[in-house]
Amino acid sequence: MKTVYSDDHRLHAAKVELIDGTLKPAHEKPVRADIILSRVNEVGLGEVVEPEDFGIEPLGRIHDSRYLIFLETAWAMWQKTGRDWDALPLAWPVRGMRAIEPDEIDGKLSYFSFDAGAPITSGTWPAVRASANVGLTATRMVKDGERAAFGLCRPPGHHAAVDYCGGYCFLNNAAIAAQWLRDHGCDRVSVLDIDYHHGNGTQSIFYERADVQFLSLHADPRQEYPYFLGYSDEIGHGKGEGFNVNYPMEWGTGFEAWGQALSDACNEISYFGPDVVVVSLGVDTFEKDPISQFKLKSPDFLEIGRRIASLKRPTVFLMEGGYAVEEIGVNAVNVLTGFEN
Ligand code: Q9C
Ligand code: ZN
Repeated sequence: MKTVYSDDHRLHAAKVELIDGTLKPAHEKPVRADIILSRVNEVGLGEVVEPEDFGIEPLGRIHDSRYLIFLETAWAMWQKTGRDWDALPLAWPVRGMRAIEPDEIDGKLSYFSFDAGAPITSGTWPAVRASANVGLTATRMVKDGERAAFGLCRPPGHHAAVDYCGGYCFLNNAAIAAQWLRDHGCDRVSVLDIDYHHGNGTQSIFYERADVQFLSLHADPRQEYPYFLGYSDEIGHGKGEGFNVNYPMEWGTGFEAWGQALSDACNEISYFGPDVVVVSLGVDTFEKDPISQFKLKSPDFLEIGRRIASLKRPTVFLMEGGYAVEEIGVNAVNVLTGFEN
């Protein structure tokens, strides 16, 4: 299959993240994409192509226009206040507080985020635009008849919602891709999210819709980030009831239990009968992932690819998380080669 890749991901390189009560070097870093790309070339997965520019319109189909303006202008506002380091939020409107967009940049950073995990840097806006274009280009390939395509998106997207960033994510690449398919002739789309963390952004975007099915396999929110979404009783609402499926699993889960959840999710997808499956491909389920607690091994990722292929649906793979940098290339590309063989 073809891979879509843009060097512009480098423009977003956060220096630090808040973890274990301290600022540590960011896990979501450019070398992640470099290693995946070199593995794509090493195994001869297929041609690597540059993304096309889809403009702002498909982003506005998912994200709030004020949020997009914020992402575009946040760095300039931050810099104007005399700071040249990563911009981070520091307070959120929780229970009983007012959700009104503040005028000042520090307030806006908080208003348009749900955690301090998505620092804005000088190149964040062009990098996240490129990442969305990577996803859209791979999606268009599949829409135009390819059986599958790989969008090597970076930064990732699945924690980003209609009007907030978080968890290393700014634009929800998978949601933008799914909506683009809906706007270009597909009646039904499934988003299968296999990242270790719950895809809270994607779930929230499609929660009341019956045309985009969302399925997520992830660590139990009782134990794991993002903590406040991802329970199994979240089944969708209104017209969307029955079209959201969560598989929370406890810390320590290995491929036996995880694979059963995947099989169940695949049955749900078959029953739904989508025109296209969009896979939010995180490989932070890997046993050596530095911020995660599942126990998948490298060969398990081949089997994941095989199971997804057995759906026999046109499939778009979009990169999400995975922080065991040394093995990220092998693990991500194993899903893709498993799919092809
Ligand atoms: N103790 C993605 O994988 N920090 N985002 C968690 C763990 C945020 C992960 C702290 C993790 C975000 C796309
Ligand atoms: Zn993740």
